[in-house]
Amino acid sequence: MLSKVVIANRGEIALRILRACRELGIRTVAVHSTADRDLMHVRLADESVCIGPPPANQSYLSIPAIISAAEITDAVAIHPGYGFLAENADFAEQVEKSGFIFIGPRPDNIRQMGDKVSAIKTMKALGIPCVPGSDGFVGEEGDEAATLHMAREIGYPIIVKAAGGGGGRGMRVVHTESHLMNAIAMTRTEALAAFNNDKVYMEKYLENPRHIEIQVLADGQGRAIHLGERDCSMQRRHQKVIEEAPAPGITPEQRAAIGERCAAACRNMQYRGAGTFEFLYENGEFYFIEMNTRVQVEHPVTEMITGIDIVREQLRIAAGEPFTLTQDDVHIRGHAIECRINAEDPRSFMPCPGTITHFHAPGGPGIRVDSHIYSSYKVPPHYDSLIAKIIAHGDNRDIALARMRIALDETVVDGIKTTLPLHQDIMRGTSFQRGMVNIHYLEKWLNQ
Ligand code: MV4
Repeated sequence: MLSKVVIANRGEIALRILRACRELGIRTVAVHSTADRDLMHVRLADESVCIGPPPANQSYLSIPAIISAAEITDAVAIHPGYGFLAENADFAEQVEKSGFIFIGPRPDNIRQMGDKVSAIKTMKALGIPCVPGSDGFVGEEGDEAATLHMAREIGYPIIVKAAGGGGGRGMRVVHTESHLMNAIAMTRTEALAAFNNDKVYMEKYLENPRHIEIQVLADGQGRAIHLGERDCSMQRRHQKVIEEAPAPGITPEQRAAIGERCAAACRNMQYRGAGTFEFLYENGEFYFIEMNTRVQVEHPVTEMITGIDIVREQLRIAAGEPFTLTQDDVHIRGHAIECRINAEDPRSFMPCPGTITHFHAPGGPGIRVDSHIYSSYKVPPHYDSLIAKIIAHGDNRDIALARMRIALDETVVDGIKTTLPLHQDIMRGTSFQRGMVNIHYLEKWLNQ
């Protein structure tokens, strides 16, 4: 097993990784900015290294600072968590060139999935169903006639997306031909400024899809399994708010079919570690849009229904331990829902950093809380506002929902505003209770 791991992240996921390391007897190094000296996992880690001032680009995004921390502490591996450097292929490459293990996929797989056009091409060739689209870049000098022809073949509405984007940044919907070329030009300009990459592509715009994703685990040597799906349709401005597993209405046959295709794609790519295939789901069909090459915020709902510890498996795979899990070991049991509690105003969603004067976490059967906060903890203004994930599991969706309502009512976070009241409202909404939501549901519900 790995002897010592640097946790290159902060907040709840840093604590989650620390706990998994502890279980496996791995020593831990916390790296933190000067704003994060009082983080829970910094206190609990075997060692900690201050890597810079509060701004993330001078600390959690500083590749030399993080690799130096690994060097001075004699660590053997680096876990990037999610966000920050987790999907930065250059970081993964430099970690490996410096002689450390990157706890994640090989750099070439990260790079391949980071470019959305190459990700789609790869997946299409491997038998993953994709959205009808341009299958390549559009908007180059002189391809106007070809682009317009292609768009007609695909059919309007069309969505123009930046190849270097993802997660909802750099997209534009076009309803009529007369707007297409202008939309492509504007998306290219924005993409160049935002991602330093002006390549864009087209897809058929799906009007009312759900966002369903498949969790995979692979050992980098051609073995791979899937852990079923999550429904992440409850989102606002591309920020997920509530996730659940399994996705309401997906049959075991559908799960096995799409899951096996994802696992097979991982075997083919020699994919290593945890990953997620993101799909849009409409009228009973899955359409691949992106792959995430990291552990995700919402991984606990999958852990609750499968009993498989995803972070533990990441660590075991990185250590080169034999991958003994097979698809037959994966059984879906019951239903799990996660509410993301943010330090934000529940109406305006403006961040509300400050001191938590009192915190009481919920408990009881089927309740899990992934959080780094404690009474007297001061939420700094510099980072993501996620302060807790409350996860409820039960034998079926109704029980999970009932447990979630009880858990939310038990939770106390005093001193700052949080999105807890929003979750209490959503959990009592009839459409959500019926599992009848798509990616537009929450924003419509908030605007009513
Ligand atoms: C789409 C789409 C409709 N049709 N692609 C937004 C995030 C990025 N990962 C892809 N996104 C979308 N791509 C086609 N062809 C609608 C969205 C979309 C969305 C997707 C998932 C979750 C929330 C969303 C909110 C708005 C738009």
